[in-house]
Amino acid sequence: MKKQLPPGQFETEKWPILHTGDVPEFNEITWNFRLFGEVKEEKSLSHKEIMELPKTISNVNMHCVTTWSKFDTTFEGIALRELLKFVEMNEGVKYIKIYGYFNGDRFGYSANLPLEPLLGDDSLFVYRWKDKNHDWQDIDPKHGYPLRFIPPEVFYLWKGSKWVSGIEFMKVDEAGFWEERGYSMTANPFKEERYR
Ligand SMILES: Nc1nc2c(c(=O)[nH]1)N[C@H]1C(S)=C(S)[C@@H](COP(=O)(O)O)O[C@H]1N2
Ligand SMILES: [Mo]
Repeated sequence: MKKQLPPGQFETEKWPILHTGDVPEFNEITWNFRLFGEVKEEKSLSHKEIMELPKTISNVNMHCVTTWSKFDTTFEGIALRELLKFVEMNEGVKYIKIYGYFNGDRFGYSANLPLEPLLGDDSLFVYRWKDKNHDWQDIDPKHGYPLRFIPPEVFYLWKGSKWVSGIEFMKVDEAGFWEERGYSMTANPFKEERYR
């Protein structure tokens, strides 16, 4: 995969851990993934249902707004487009918000994204990874186990919600957790869109 360092970034071989709040404990019984918002009918998927979906393996570069970039991590996960098959979106849906856990609230973290650039193999809800220094292994709880989103590299990594809980479908772009706190709505590392 192409290796281009966005402006103001440096390369790291380690995978740093960055989030606010505590790390939730995974409970397979209560865990679910909700598809809601501008859809004809909401849908909720169990962990088992998610894990039975077709899997995609992709190499993705990660760019964190705190200036580290990690190239060429191989992820195994469920492509976002697989999840779209479970809902009929209302006309005019152009944005989504991907929710995750924050301090006891399953929907306390979120990040907004345009839907159109997320239909490829590099928009994954991941549970396993490897790289040149690490063999295949589960995503660590600190990185978002049992399921976390990894966005395409044209978005800073804060758009990659950990401990995901669902997707909200939207006609209008709405700010998520960091976007409400002054970070960019569009967040393209190659255009250095850090703040707004
Ligand atoms: N639920 C949740 N997801 C989150 C965050 C968070 O605080 N809570 N932090 C984000 C930020 S700011 C970054 S840079 C990445 C870091 O992912 P990593 O710790 O796996 O490197 O997770 C993102 N996903
Ligand atoms: Mo971040």
